[in-house]
Amino acid sequence: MIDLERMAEIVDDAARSATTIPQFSEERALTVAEGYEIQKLSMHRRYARGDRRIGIKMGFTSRAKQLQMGLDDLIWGRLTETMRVAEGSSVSMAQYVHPRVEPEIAYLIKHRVAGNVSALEAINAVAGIACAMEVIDSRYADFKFDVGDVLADNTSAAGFVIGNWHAPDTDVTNLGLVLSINGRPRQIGSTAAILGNPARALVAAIRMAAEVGEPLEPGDIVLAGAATAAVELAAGDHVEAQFETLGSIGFTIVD
Ligand code: OOG
Ligand code: MG
Repeated sequence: MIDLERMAEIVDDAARSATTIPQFSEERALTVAEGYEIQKLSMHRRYARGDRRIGIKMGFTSRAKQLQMGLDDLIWGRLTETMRVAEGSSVSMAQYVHPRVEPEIAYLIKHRVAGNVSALEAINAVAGIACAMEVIDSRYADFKFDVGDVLADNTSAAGFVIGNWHAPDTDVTNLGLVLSINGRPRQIGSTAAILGNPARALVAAIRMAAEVGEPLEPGDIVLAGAATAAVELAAGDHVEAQFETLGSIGFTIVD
């Protein structure tokens, strides 16, 4: 019998101490349901220490990410208060194992929304839209995992930065973006890479959160998933993402 609570403790300890662990799938592949259950249990360990869920993130919503990681199931994870990185701030490399950054779109939820909604209903439940970056940091050695592993590890969530909120009717279907490190462009793309329209990721987030009895509430944040492949980070890196219409955001990694 596999001990999901014990596995939750293992991923939680790895995230907390910024150390790598072997993939669970090296012994036996987890089912999708087991992966999500371990994620839930591990996040409850964080909440018990005072952290708080403030939204959810979608993963593998772009072809670029699916190709980079070799997985193509739409996945989701939980965002917590301590993952928030203030725009323009510095974060310490010490809290990460092997962080990567990726450009995303963020939605701010205006009122409770759940179930199977249309893109229009989803947008009507939004108070604002912003450019964002996610810092992902798989707890698995070499950043390698199968779908059960990555679900158990809260879909590699480690941090996120959000820009200024824009009106909910801002058209973000096809905005050009550049992700630069130390002034050098490393990824160039468009928000259209996110399922053809980031609103589709929002629709999926609303459905998937409701399915586990955690419907999106006012003030919740939804990250729609990366528009490009993720880029590795190192101490000393200054990261900047520039989005057409939505503006720019940045942060620095220090020792
Ligand atoms: C899994 C998380 C994927 C995205 O935006 O596609 C993700 C990973 O690549 O480690 O956050
Ligand atoms: Mg992401």
